[in-house]
This record gives sequence, C-alpha cells and structure tokens, in this order.
Amino acid sequence: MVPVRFLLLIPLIALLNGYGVEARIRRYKWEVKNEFKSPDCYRKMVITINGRTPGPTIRAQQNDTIIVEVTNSLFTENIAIHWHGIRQIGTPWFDGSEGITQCPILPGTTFKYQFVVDRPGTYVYHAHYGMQRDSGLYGSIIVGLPDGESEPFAYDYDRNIILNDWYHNSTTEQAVGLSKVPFQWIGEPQVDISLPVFQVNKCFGDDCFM
Ligand SMILES: [Cu+2]
Repeated sequence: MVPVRFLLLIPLIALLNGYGVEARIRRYKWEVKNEFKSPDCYRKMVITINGRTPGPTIRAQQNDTIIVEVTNSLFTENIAIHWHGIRQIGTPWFDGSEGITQCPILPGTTFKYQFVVDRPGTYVYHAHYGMQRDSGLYGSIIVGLPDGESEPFAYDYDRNIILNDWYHNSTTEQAVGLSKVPFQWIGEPQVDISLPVFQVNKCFGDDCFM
C-alpha cells in the first residue's frame, strides 16, 4: 500500500510542473530572394522571404527562444536582419546590425539568429543592409503573454498592419540620386502601402504576395 504522505506529494508535484510555464523554442528557416511582385499592381523587383513580402510573421510567447536560419539567396547583395525592439539581453551579437554587431550574411551563405523575446508586444524585423527595407525585406514579430496570463484589457480582435512607403524605382536608383552632389531627392513614394500581415494570398496575374 502507498503511504499517505507519498499520495499527498503526487498532486503537489503535478501542480509545480504546471506552474513553471516552460518557454518554447520557435524555429524558422528563411530564404531571402529577389523576385518580381506587384503588391500595388505595378510589377517590380522586390526582396522576399520564403516567397513573400512582408515576410513571415514570427509568433511567440514571452520568454520563448527564436531561432531563425537566414539564407541569403540574393546574387550580389549582402543582408542582415535587425529585430527591432527586441532587447537581445545576453545576445547582442544577434541584433542584426550589419557592420556593428555582425558581419553581413554573404550571398549563398546561411546565418543563424538565436535570441529570447523577453517582453510581450508587437515588433517588426527589417533588413539592416543598404536600402533593402524599401524593397520589402521586413515583417512582424508578435509576442504574447505566457500561458495562464491574460492581458489587463478587453478587445474584440487583433489586427496587425505594416505601413511602408513604396517606390516604383529600384533602391539602387534611389541610392544613386540620394548620394549625388547636388543631392537629388527621390520624390514622394508612388503609394503608401499598408499590408496586413495576416492576410491570405492575394494574387495579381502570376504574382502573389503574402
Ligand atoms: Cu528598426
């Protein structure tokens, strides 16, 4: 017969196990490429992650570890991805600032980012090399509360929208103008594009963006 003392211990152990909510590891594999897309019905070369711009949304809970293996499949440009708003406590080398916290990811190579999302909130990630942000290399990071915790306010639904100025000329053309002497302003964007990051595929001809 099991001693009574031991029987009392079993629910206690179960309770303790459930209490310490474990953080998860979230893994992503991204391929960064140049592709033609028409997000505003004007076909132009953009930079995609796994075929999409904006790139995939990272969804996690507080204290999860995010691992993103980024492969640079651009032919001639380096890349780096900055995780905007993520504090990188203990992992400053994964902040993604090319030339400051890391060497760039060269074409044909893969770099593995690994960091903890220690605060809940909505963040963006974006290219941190040249003007690649303008080409569509960005996306969202959504960090929820750990299991068992609830937000201090009520709402009906949650929508995430990324706003970006969208130019029809290439970032190379823009850069040439901006670095000219005298300075050559690139003008207003052709469209202020807003892309809900949760949207289903929308297609224009052969081109789909996320
Ligand atoms: Cu930023």
